[in-house]
Amino acid sequence: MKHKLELIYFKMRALAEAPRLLFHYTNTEYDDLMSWDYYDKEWSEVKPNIPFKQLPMLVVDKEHEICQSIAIMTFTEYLAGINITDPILNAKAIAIMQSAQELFMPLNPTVNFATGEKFIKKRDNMMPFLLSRFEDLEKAIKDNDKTFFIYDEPRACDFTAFHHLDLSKLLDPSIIKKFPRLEKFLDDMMSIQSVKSYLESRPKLIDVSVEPKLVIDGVAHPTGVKKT
Ligand SMILES: N[C@@H](CCC(=O)N[C@@H](CS)C(=O)NCC(=O)O)C(=O)O
Repeated sequence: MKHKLELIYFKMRALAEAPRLLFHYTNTEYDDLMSWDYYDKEWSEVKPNIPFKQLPMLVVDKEHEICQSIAIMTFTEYLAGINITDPILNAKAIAIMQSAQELFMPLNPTVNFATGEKFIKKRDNMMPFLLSRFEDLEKAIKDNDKTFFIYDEPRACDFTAFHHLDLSKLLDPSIIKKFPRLEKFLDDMMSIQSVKSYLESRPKLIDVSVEPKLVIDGVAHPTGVKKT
């Protein structure tokens, strides 16, 4: 059964990226909408009525509101028929997805919003955590002996890991270079045609650490939850 899917988010390169990548990879049709375009209201007015008061949210068939990016990822994987049926492998995939997702804070807000001295301080403070978590992820993929974290084809956990590892390059491009197996993982993901074409066409995130902006349809917009 085909569902109508509407992904609601803001102007940021953060938690909607993995769902978008997975939609493209699985050739799943969806509408990508900013919160203000979907609701025609300011986020502050909308927020109290959202199931977990945050976005992204996937609206299915104009009826079901699915919040939490991990839930959106596993739902999409299931919908596309690429869910992992082996219970052990599935548990391992969830562990990868959660461990990658924990990189969200403070990596994503720092890259999308922090500027000047604050950016430098946040970057330096999070470095031990990033290095430790990248080390864990590198060990997990090496131990597995497959192209991606679970199989030789990517699953939801790979797209979540991809997003956060890829975003780290905008925080400090030297971090990922310390982890050659993770760099190869990023290259392998980027060599998938559907992933490559999404990455080439998505809004560019520019002026990180100075005055971050997303370039949408050729216009640079400040990152954030407000319509510009
Ligand atoms: N655990 C949630 C976190 C969602 C989240 O932090 N969303 C942020 C944007 S990335 C948000 O809605 N910020 C606006 C607000 O909290 O009012 C998920 O994985 O989806």
